[in-house]
Amino acid sequence: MSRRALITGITGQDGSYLAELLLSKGYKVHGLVRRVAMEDPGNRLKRIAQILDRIQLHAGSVESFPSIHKVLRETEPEECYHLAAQSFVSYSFDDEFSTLQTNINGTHHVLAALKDIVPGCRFYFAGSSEMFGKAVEIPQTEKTRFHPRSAYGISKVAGFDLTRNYREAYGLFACSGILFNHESPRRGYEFVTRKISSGIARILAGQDNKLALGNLQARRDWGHAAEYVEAMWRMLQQDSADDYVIATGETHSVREFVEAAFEYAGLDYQKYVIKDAQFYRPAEVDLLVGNAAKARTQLGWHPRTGFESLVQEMVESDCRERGVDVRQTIRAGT
Ligand code: GDR
Repeated sequence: MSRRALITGITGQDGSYLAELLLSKGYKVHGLVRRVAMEDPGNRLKRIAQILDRIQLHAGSVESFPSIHKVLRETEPEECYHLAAQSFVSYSFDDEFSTLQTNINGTHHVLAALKDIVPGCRFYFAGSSEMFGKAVEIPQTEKTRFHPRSAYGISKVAGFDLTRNYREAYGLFACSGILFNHESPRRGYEFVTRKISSGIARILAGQDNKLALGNLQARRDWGHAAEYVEAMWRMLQQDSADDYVIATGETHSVREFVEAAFEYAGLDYQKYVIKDAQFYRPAEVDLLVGNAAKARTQLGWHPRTGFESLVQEMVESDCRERGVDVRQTIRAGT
């Protein structure tokens, strides 16, 4: 009989890739989805449109303990991937309260319900490099002390500690992945990489002539989301539960991403990119770069997509969506 997995946040970038991966491995995949999303499939379910006939969606929210309880009773999963969260760091400065409430309670609800209903279910928590924040060492490993710089980062530290404590106190097989930034053509438009790639597509399509950004000095460790979900799955296949850093080990500034993306599209970024104070954060995370040695040796996981390829895939995909053939534009020297 096929194994059963439940994914919270299945409609997001990571959830959609993970659902595809689990289907390819023969899992029965269940997803927890807000009722409003199910009523607006054209917009809210577009990342999983191609697999909708092969997965089972359940209306509910991680903010509601009874709804989690009900879905766990109905599905009795053997693996639970908890990806649902308010995940945009900037927004967490605008509304700290809702970010903390959704992210911390959401994780707590899922863990508490698992313990009651399916204590043998393996649990994955989507931790984040934002937990390192004002990082105290370079590169960051599983042992690096956390110093979060936003309500989002704080909520992820709390989720990480809840996960560890359910492992230690109640014996749950509960793991945290400390994932560094991971991008793809499915990334939300508000995140900087997708904002850049979609901005370039709009410029090439003649629909825009400026791209407003914030801090270009910040440095991130950017990998490909499709590869990062594979690490999540591997964590739950181990003999014992543990926490792992998932990263490429390379760091690039936002400016380098901008330069690489515009250059690939045959454009001079200086003509288009403007700085806009509204995109700066009250407290910035200046430099993140992870050391994924533990994942490499224990999970056999390693990143495959390099920085340039990631940039190019995103620019190409956004251009294609707008009917622009970026390779032709380069040849024509636009
Ligand atoms: P991040 O991703 O905060 O690292 O968190 P994001 O892409 O939003 O920001 C990366 C860096 O770019 C700078 N920046 C801008 N960011 C946005 N969004 N828009 C801009 O216009 C802009 N200009 C400059 C930011 O200041 C920042 O330094 C992501 C999320 O996916 C989290 O959920 C996840 O946990 C971490 O990655 C790992």
